[in-house]
Amino acid sequence: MKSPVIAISALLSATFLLVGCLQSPLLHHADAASKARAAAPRELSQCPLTFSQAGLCASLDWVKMPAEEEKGEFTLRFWNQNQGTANGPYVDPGQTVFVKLFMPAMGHGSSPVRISQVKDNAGSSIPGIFDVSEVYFVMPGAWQIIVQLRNGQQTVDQAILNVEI
Ligand SMILES: [Cu+2]
Repeated sequence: MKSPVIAISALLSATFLLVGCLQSPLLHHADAASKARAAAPRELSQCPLTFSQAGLCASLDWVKMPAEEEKGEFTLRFWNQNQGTANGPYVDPGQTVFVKLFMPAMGHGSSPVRISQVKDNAGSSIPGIFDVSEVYFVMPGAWQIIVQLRNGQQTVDQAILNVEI
């Protein structure tokens, strides 16, 4: 027979973990956003996000930092590692672009983002430039923005940007 004490203790620690995650004393999103802004200066690297399998680089520029109750938005631009620069020419990555927000220390993600290819004034898609909106981090701390190139369900390549929220 199972000891009820063990069962209760397991339940208590599970509850404790949940509360610990939800009620972080650091959970002030306005503050988090200003910290993130300070921690994420313009990336000067030649290849801020490196997709080694695909031979691509990408840059990530915030359009709007996420703040309390306000979702953020950023722009992804892809170029050929050997032929382009951060200023272009931008190229279609040739796979489906997928973005995942992940908090590695706690092993959880956040709500899904929305990704759309940026269009010109005539309504045609501009190759290699994507708008990523509805970017929301459920709590402050160390997060990863994981940019994946997918072929169906399969992740062909990925690059990770660490952000402190
Ligand atoms: Cu967490």
